[in-house]
Amino acid sequence: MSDITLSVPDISCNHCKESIESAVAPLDGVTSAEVSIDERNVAVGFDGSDATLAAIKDAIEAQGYEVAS
Ligand SMILES: [Cu+2]
Repeated sequence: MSDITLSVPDISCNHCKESIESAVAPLDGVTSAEVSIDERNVAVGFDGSDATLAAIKDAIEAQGYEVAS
């Protein structure tokens, strides 16, 4: 298991939090997803594979947000 925090500068409100969390949490290999609105990031627990990480970033970007890191 790995944890990663992705910076997503466009996060601004509860709507952003809900859309990102509900897009990321159901992905295969993801165990947890939590958006911090104040810190504008997404903390994700996942299986550590590059494919899962790529899918996480894709899912966030598909919601219309840029992943900065
Ligand atoms: Cu928002």
